[in-house]
Amino acid sequence: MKSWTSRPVPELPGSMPQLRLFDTAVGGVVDVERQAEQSMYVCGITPYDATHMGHAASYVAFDLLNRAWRDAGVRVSYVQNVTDIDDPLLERATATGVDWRELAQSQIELFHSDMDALNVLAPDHYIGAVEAIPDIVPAIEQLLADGVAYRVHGTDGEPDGDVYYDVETAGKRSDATDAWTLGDVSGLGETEMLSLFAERGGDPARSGKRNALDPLLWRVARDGEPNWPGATLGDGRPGWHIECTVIAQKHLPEPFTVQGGGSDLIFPHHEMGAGHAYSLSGIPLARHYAHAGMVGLDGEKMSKSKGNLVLVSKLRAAGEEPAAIRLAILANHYRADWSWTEETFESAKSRLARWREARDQAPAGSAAGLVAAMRRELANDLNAPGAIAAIDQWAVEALDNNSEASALDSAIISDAVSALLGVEL
Ligand code: 5CA
Ligand code: ZN
Repeated sequence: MKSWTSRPVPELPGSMPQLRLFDTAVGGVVDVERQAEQSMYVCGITPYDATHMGHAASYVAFDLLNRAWRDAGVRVSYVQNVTDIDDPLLERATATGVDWRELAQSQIELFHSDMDALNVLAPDHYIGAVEAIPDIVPAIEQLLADGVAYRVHGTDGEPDGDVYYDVETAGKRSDATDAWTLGDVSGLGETEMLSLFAERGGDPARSGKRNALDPLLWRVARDGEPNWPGATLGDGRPGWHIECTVIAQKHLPEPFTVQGGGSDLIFPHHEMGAGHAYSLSGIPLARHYAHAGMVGLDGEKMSKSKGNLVLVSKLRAAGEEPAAIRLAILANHYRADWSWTEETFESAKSRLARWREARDQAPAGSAAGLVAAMRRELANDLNAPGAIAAIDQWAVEALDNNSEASALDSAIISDAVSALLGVEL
């Protein structure tokens, strides 16, 4: 599927120091090993509604990582999916009387225009679940043949043949130190897993499953639901976690460097994806798992299902500047849970105006120190609020500057704010 187009990233003198990142699976900040090419997979949207501030914040978070790597002189290979077939999409299409394909298409287009406006660098491969089905089917066939997946008999009017992943058998498969067992990514206990599984698209009560936590791999065709050829699986459609696993394995190295998404994807999505990948190839899916915090409105998680949304497209339509939206997001550490408020946005707008004013009064020789400070902060687990504080402090000094402004420093600082934070002054 076509992605959006990245805006150019200015080149800066010097480069980013050693990057450290919080790894969910480790539960702490780790050094990201240097490599000539880094790779990341960031989970994409389920396109049944417009991009809200929570989605935007998760893509801006990983855009910081992308920019940090580029600043370190490293090539980045970036893949993102779009879950263009799943229950919530079909439910919304039915509820609103719109064809599910049209709903998905329109929301994907809107998402791309939001990402472009927010200056998020585009992935190299942007892959839909539907277009990945021909790769997903043989992967599920392999899991069945290897005995880590099984078919369930239909009861209560359900057809026979839905395929599930056997978490227990898969977890016992290998005694290699990098093998996967349930809990490796999330570190959660069974009780927490069970409640999150039910909350986040799982079906713990489905009869015929070996373990309540076994996730769906293939859902055979039902009347009135779209389905695709599944070879020996029968016609149907894929489960959610196998979609991301297969797309990542096809387009990225094994293991790739960072698996990213919002923290609501830690379990079951990234946990199960790590399991699927290990079962398929004997190689871990990713070296590191990184997660962005949840954005709320009025103390509640912003979500399409709750309807408490602040939409990027709505703000843009109201004439708000996307750079100010991006700066409002960046004022919060990517791992923090935070709430969007009118004050957050107002303070981002005045900060942006202040920075622009300061840029035109940049003191001679002030750029190098500021760029170094921004890099130090960003290399330390993408600490954008730290980088912003450094710019704020520089701006105070610039606005106090009575000597002649330096065009060179002004240009370097504009480039640095654009290259590292993605905010165009
Ligand atoms: N298609 C799947 C991933 S494969 C999905 O979760 N789609 S989504 O549209 O629901 O979410 C897209 C991304 O936005 C995910 O990384 C998710 O964790 C993140 N996200 C969703 N809601 C919020 C929120 N309130 N705050 C921060 N991030 C959020
Ligand atoms: Zn995903």
